[in-house]
Amino acid sequence: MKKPKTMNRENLTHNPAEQALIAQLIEANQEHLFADWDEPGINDEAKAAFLADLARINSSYPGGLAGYIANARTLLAEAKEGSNPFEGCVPHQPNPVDLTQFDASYDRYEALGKAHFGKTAFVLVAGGLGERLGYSGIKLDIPVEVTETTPYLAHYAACLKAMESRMETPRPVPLIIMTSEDTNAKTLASLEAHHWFGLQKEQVHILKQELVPAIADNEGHLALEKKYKLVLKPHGHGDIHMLLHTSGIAARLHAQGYEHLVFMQDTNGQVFNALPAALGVSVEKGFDFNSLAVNRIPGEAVGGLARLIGNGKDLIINVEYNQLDPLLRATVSPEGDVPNERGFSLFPGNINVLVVKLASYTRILESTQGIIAEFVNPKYSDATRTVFKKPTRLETMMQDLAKLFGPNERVGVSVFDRRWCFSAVKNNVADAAAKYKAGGPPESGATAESDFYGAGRTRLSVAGMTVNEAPETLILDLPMTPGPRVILRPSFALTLEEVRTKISGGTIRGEATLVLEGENIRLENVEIADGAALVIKACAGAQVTVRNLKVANDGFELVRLTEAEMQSEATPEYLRIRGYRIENRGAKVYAFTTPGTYLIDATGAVGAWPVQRPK
Ligand code: UGB
Repeated sequence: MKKPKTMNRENLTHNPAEQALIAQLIEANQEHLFADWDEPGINDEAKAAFLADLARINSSYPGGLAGYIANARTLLAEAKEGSNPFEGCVPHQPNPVDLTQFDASYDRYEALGKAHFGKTAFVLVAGGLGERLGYSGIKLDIPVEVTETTPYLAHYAACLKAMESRMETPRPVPLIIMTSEDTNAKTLASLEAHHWFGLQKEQVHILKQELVPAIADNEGHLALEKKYKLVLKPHGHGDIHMLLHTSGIAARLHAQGYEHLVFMQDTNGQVFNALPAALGVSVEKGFDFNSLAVNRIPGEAVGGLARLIGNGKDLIINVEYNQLDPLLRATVSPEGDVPNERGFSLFPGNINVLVVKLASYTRILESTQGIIAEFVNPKYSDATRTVFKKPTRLETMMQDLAKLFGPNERVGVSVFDRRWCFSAVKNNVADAAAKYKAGGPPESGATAESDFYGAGRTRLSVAGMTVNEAPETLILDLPMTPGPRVILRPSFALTLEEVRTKISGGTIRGEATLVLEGENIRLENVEIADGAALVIKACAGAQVTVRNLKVANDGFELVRLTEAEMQSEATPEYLRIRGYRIENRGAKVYAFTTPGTYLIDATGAVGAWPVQRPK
């Protein structure tokens, strides 16, 4: 880079702290940032904003801007050499705990996890812009389902409230939400507008991640968009660890007796299905770090969890799929990532839901300041790897925390059925359809909703209800199973054992709908016909038994959006990312707003309990 002309430093600012920072940056070879500045009195506002940006980033990054630049130079030098981060390592199967079957061990883990709810806190990383989805709002506001239109954040809050109601001594479950410049204001506005979704304001902690400066070249020069304006980019979800450290929240939770932190992504309606059992696994096996995972087809574009041994290390970490296959070919077998007898890779797919023991986490945060394995991924425009196509930046991923958990810690992997534990909203309709066509998970609004209902059906089946699925159909070239649409609210059931005790017998068919909300509802031999809908909402203290009811009505109908509706601004965006809406044509709704004991009998009439029982 050509040496630029720098102004007399004293002329740049009269603020001593800013002068000190400028001196540090010039020391770090960033003179170009202050070159060709206008005389005092010209563009002063832009200069002040530029210096404020620098100061903010300097204080938010451990080690300051000088540290960031030094880290960038080291990583860029390694990238230029093309060094293989896994050189000397051999991948092994991570010996996962298999929770794909709902057997006695699943029940044991769930019960253990449930008993541990009072010692668990949650971290939601929600700073992502969702560029691939192309949604104008925040992802937490997107409805997980459009039968009743429940936003993801409302669903998560309901899960936390349900956890609280199941504790022997109820206490609020802490929820930490990481936002970013892109999502912070909208997240706060959503919480305010919905009265914190029933949570106490004090139990929710917002941590905003900062953008980091982009880097123009291998020397680590910070990139300028124009004079007085840095190019800023997201640093990745790994920022959460730094923020939990610098805010003191991780240490505080540990001191308050919380034992585990659960990390989760912004859109995954099924995450709480698997959590009780995953928590139970962490407790029983004493795992310091437990990754939730799914069975993965070899080559599938999902990071694989592998045990890597070599270079004096023995780690269970996420290896990106494009690195895993070459690593296997170079070490274990020339065939690379091959399927086992069930067609799955030996390396389960990471879904980025992590259960981490706070005692070990806080110790690791202390020693690392929460800076977790940064990486850089510049795209070069020349063979000598000297010129970048566009400025790059250092990034971190929250799952790379595992790189700091060595043989002294217990690191494990818990594998669940995919639809049971994971389905995210990441892609717009066209991209999702292309991914589906290529054999990968589409991760669209429609497929996430379809999977959400599917997991609900699984709960009914496990409880012994007969479930006849409607045939899968394509909506905008994306697969959707239109029913039965089953929504068992967290207040109704958080564990499989709860579903089993509350539902016995019965049948649900085709495009039927079932919504159950409230802790004390019991269904006995209830039959819901294809297309019909039963909705029961029972307030706290209302005990409702439904016996031998046959539900037949016009229910809810899934209506495809027309081309004109897809294009129209008047159609809510959350529908346009799916391609359909769901309309109530005559669902039977029972709402119990007063505590009491009720029976809905075979005729559908509501009576007070005890009533004449049918012979
Ligand atoms: N996020 C932030 O909070 N801040 C950021 O700067 C960036 C993201 P993406 P990604 O589900 O299959 C992850 O972009 O990173 C939040 C795993 O790394 O949706 O491409 C954001 O709001 C990958 O191993 O996903 O891939 C969202 O909640 C695999 O598990 C979360 O971070 C993959 O997810 C994830 O961000 C997957």
